[in-house]
Amino acid sequence: MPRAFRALVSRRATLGGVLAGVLGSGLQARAQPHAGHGGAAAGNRMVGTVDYARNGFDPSALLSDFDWGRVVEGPDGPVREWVVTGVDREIEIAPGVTFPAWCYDGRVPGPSFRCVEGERLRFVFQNGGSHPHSMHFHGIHSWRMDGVPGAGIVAPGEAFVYEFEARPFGCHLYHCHALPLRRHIHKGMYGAFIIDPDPDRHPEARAAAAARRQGTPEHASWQELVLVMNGFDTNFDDENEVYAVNSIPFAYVDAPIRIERTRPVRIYLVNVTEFDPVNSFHLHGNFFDYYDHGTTLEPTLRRIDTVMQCQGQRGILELSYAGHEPGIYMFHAHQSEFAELGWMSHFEVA
Ligand SMILES: [Cu+2]
Repeated sequence: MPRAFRALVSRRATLGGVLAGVLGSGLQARAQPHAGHGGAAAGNRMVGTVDYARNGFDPSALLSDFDWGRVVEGPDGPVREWVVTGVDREIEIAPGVTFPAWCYDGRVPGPSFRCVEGERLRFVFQNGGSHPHSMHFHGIHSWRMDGVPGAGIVAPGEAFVYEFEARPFGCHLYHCHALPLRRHIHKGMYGAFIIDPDPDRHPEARAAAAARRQGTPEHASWQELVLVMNGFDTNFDDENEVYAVNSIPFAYVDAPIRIERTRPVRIYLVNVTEFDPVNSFHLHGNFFDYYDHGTTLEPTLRRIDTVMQCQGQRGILELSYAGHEPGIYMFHAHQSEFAELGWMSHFEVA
């Protein structure tokens, strides 16, 4: 076990304590422009910075880099296609703390695949990793395309093609379903899978469907964000030492997510947190409408400020800061422990 992991203390310690243990390597505390939740300033925050360039992904860029793949012509008509590679990759998940991840296309979470209801989809998955992996999509498809043992588990060096129709519209996810499942998920093999509704299929709610469909005039004003709630077991004791949205603890405290007050906000929220039965999202100074699984055009919960998700659950949040005073608004897990261990974020409303 690498020395950095051995130095980690129990998850029950405060993050300051954890990082004092992990990072007793002479890193200097830097200025804390935004005090952490509870106002404990440096005691609740990390020192040092994660090298996003070395990781190959930046949490601020992950928020909205939807991957539409490419459309190719097939004998039965157009197919939206992606080529995805499974790889082993060491990523830095907190300053000075590396994690031996297994991931899709070198990032955790994997690409945020996006498509439109009714399209024919094709995912060519090539396994460049050291273990068997798969892509298991949440959605409606044949058992043969399920990415489970006996149907699409891919040995190292081999490939498999998953094909299915994009349905139902909603905010979904994909993850590796090789065994042991728990290990393959917490190692980092997961991502968001978003199916936009096709407005033509929803004449009774056409405006709502068009507002969800990227590329329409009705959609243009929306600010959209993908937030994948996850955690990392850095010392392999089957508990998470750090929590985050999009992998890097406090990433959006260090670089708050800029929100324009004049534009509505839509969040695709996915929970893949391993080891803990639930995770949650809590918004400060505001309320939101929630669409569980994103599979309806009417909210399933209205005017709430906290929502809970079990592992694999996901949903769409819609909110607006119109009329709010500009400034910093927090959002975070309302399990205080998760927030203090990294699942804490800020909107910078302007
Ligand atoms: Cu796997």
